[in-house]
Amino acid sequence: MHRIHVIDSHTGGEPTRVVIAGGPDLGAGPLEERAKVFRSRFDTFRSCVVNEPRGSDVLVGALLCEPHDPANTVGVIFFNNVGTIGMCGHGTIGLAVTLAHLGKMGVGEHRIETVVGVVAVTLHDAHRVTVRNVPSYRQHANVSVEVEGLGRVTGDIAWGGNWFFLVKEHNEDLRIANVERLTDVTWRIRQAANRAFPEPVDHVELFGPPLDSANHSRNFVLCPGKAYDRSPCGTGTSAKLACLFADGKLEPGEVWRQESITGSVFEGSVEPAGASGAVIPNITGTAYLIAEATLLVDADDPLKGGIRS
Ligand code: PYC
Repeated sequence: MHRIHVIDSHTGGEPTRVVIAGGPDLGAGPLEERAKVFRSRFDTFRSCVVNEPRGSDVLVGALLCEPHDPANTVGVIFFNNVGTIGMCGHGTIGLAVTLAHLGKMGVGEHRIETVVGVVAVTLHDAHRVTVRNVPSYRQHANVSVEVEGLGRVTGDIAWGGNWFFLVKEHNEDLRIANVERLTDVTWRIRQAANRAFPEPVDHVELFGPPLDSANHSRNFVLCPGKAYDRSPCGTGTSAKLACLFADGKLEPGEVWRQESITGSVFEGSVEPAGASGAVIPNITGTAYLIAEATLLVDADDPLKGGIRS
């Protein structure tokens, strides 16, 4: 029987499962190299941890790793129901709260290695965390794609640690009761974007007016494995902030309150990152622990590797 020790949390409704012990040996070296080993040799481990019957499509896994640079607190490889993801904002907030619970992170600033670069986290208290994300930027503004059943859809393509197609103008009502339709619509937009552009867009965001007037905007975010983000999506909010900054609609330091489809909120702001027009986003949110468990993997179980989507 193989045992995997995990701690689960949720950040604005979006769950993160941090693998504390029982993960694969990925060798040493930069995290991108170890992520390649993880993808090529340990995909069954990924599926076992996050897919049914132990998990669900919405769960994001976070494999805790030794940092390559000892100046950093930890390294992390994020993964979901279909593969690895470069960065994960809600997952980084969940990871910080988990490390605080374990006594491995104190209040203050820490650096975390991810597959797409080093991010900084500031742990404010047991729940509240600010992530200083990787440089984020808009790659294409106001580009149109022809979407089956919808016609022409116009949006921006931006990087926030993952690739996003961001749509402001649409006819959708961003309410939780409509997630089936929103999932279908954004999946079709994603397919069209992937046919039209070289960037591997794997997340799609729809924006609309907030339900709570204290916030600036509401979003629906489709994730790579067709699950929707219950939080406002840390990397998605970073991509949004980069677009707002590029449009001159957000000043450095100004706070943007992004509401999710479930009503949870991330606060974001940017610092300019040089002449390229990129920004460094700061994303603040809260996470709560929800489980501490040992996953059991029986060698005789025909579904020991989980049910792959
Ligand atoms: O918060 O960046 C995020 C994220 C990506 C996928 C799910 N959540």
